[in-house]
Amino acid sequence: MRTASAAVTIGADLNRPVNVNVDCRLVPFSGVVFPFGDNTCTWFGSGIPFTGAESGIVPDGPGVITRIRVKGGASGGPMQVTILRSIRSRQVVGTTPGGAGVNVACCIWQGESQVFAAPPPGQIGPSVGVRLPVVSEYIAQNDAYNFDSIALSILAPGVGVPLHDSGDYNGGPATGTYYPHLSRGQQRVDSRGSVGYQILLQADWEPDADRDGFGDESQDSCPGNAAVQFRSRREKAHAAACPPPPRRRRNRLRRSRR
Ligand SMILES: [Ca+2]
Repeated sequence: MRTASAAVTIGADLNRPVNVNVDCRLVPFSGVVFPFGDNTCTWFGSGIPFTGAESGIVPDGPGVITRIRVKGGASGGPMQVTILRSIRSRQVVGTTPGGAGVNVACCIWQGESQVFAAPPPGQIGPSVGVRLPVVSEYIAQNDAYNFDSIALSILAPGVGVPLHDSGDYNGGPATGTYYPHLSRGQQRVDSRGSVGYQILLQADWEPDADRDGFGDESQDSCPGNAAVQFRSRREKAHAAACPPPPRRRRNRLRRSRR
């Protein structure tokens, strides 16, 4: 969903109901629930959920996830958003690169939000402010694309997974799940796949043209200069303008000292 700005909302339509009652210890598959999970878990979307409109894959280019929202599952508890890094070959090209599921390797832990409490059952929670740098771009030296996606980690047993069962276990949305959750620094290929389910997680993405890890529209006080962030509006008001990137001058100084 594009707005007048370059910001984009990705992920699920949170108006979909939570209509399957599982925590991380229970594994839903084709409408049946199995007790093969773990105390924690990480859920992400794969494939092309609802014709791609509810994909959790970030837009092309460097960006930042600035806000996240979830729906409340059957019972509350701690959760956080995890950023997953995937790699794909050039044979899958487009704005939904993971869609075809061909030549895609997933997942590397790439970042995580602060821990927050799940909203009340069935309610759409408030936006949680985060600052999670992401990319979707071609890496020439690997002749491959790196692309990131959002996932929801549920951090305790008994916490309801905000999951929608579409009832379509052949052509519906697809998910992957790590049991236990994907934790800091991990690279794993042991996710369980399931068709028909959608994790009810949504995020706001902004471009980050200067790659400083601050979203250029709502977080970056100096979007043209990766080296400068004003600490307050007052400080910014007193500055004439964002100074130009200082790289060239600094390099000259460094050279002169040698
Ligand atoms: Ca920026």
